[in-house]
Amino acid sequence: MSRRGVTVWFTGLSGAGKTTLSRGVAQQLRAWGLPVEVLDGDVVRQHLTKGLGFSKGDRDENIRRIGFVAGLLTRQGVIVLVSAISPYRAVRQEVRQQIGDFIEVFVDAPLAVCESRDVKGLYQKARAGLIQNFTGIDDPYEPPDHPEVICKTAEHSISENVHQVMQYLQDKGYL
Ligand code: GGZ
Repeated sequence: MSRRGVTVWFTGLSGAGKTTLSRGVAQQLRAWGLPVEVLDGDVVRQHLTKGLGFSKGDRDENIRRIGFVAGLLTRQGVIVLVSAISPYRAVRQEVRQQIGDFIEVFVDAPLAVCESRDVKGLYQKARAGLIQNFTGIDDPYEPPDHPEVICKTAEHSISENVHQVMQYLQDKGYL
């Protein structure tokens, strides 16, 4: 029997740790010889969704395109790791329905923590009004109501969070 694919969808604020966490999970899965693909919002926006901005319409379009590709890969038995802010509940729900095998991971860190990390200096620019529609500053983030996994990146180490996701995948029979 061929293996069942799944999309693991990391949602959360910029700087919450989505990319770091998804990379950590990817590394672990690859070490186990499993087929993995990573779709990172920041990277995908340079290719698949190039030209899209940060209005609600453009963000939703970004998520739908990522979701479409994630669905194709999932059907081929791949473990797809998506990390995108994906701030709107409704479109996350839409891709969840479309993909079926879907695990939502809420990468949960307080705004103040994300802002203090400010890896790319974007929060500072947003506060200064140099970037508009920045999630958490002057644009909404709708947290998931029922995420399968919640990773509190300000309270736990990266390896603890990676382990939590791996454990969930294992418990659900995806590994
Ligand atoms: C949020 C923005 C914005 C605005 C640029 N709001 O942390 P990063 O820098 O590396 O990743 C963020 C990325 C957001 O892309 P996503 O595809 O994840 O967003 S969404 O799911 O909402 O479509 C951030 C950077 O782009 N960035 N401007 N205004 N993040």
